[in-house]
Amino acid sequence: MPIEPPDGKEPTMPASEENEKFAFGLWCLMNRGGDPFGEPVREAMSQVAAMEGLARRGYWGYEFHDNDLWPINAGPREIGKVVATLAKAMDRTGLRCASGTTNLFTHPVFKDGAFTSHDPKVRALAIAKAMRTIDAAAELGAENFIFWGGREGAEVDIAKSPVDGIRRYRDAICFLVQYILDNKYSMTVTVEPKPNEPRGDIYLPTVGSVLAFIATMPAKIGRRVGVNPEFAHVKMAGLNVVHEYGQALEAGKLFELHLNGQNPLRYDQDLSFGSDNPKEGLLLVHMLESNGFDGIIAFDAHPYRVEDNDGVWDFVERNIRNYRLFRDKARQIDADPRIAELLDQIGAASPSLVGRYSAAEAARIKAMKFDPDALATRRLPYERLDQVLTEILLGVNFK
Ligand code: GLT
Ligand code: MN
Repeated sequence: MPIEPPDGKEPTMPASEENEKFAFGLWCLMNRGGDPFGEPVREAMSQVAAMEGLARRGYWGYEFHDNDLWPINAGPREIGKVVATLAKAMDRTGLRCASGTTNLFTHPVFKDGAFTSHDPKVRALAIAKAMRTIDAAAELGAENFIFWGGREGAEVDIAKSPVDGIRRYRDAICFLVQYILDNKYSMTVTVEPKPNEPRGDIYLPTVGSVLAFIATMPAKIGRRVGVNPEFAHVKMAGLNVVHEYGQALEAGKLFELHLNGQNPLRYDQDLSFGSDNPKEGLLLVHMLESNGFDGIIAFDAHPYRVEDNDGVWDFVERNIRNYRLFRDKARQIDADPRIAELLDQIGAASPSLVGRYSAAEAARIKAMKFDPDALATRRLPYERLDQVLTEILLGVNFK
């Protein structure tokens, strides 16, 4: 549905659609704006208030950390009580549990890593903590379970070899996936890459690292494991968001994703999705939508520190609005005859001339006659293509 109706009336917001699965981390709304230099600026928001507000604004689901909901030393009874409260709020609001995750980074016990700590007791504690959170997530019907290893890394590489660190990391994930399989839980598992912060360097910094990590797991376990890239983490690594998410999707491993905003060469900003570079956001959404991505689209951002508790809802709304706006623009791009013609001209969808490998096919290709000089003269009007896209994004149409 185009934003500008053909009758020239006021632009309207694109509507929600069936099957869209927008989620928000509860920790994002409960974030009180504290940072390493300043105290919190907002009142605490309860989990249930956060869930109700999300449901009212068209969100499908929420994500949680164990310690957003219960303290680190909570026993099964306390955890059970919280889970029951959440389940009630889910019934009432229709909000679903998109994913759960276990906090293995805040408590000092994890100061030198959790799954990758040198201390076997800390490693065992981390696995026990994760199993308890997995049980709670299963009870809440979570579709996915995230592992973000914020403390799994190093500043001093002589202290711990990455070979040991990554092996321990894999042993832990494999143990926990096996636990999920044994308990017949249906959730998938994703590992979330990040290059640094809070550690000087974090293991598994990029999508490619996580894909390679999964490939070293036994096949039965690896099948359950995917990657959830986060926009800000990709930008912190100075990489291309469309390529990073695209590689995960092409590998069939994009089980869910985290969206937000981030300016490169900055601390981890966790800005709203679409608040930084709209063209990048648009191209990412275009890539996801045109490849049929139908998984969880979770936002993992923080409201600006200057905002009060009302501003948190402006923040919640703008993330979903920006995704829908980009989705709408992506469709305008695909429906635009100028774009279609230019893509045709550059041969974007030309079929391959090379068939499946056989000795005969290899000989046939080798015998083909090529004229590299002539092939090199093909006109590639990328300037015009990019400009048409830019003008669609800006909502103008110069003849
Ligand atoms: C933490 C981090 C996020 C991760 C969360 C999932 S933890 O808030 O900044 O990027 O997605 O564990
Ligand atoms: Mn995240």
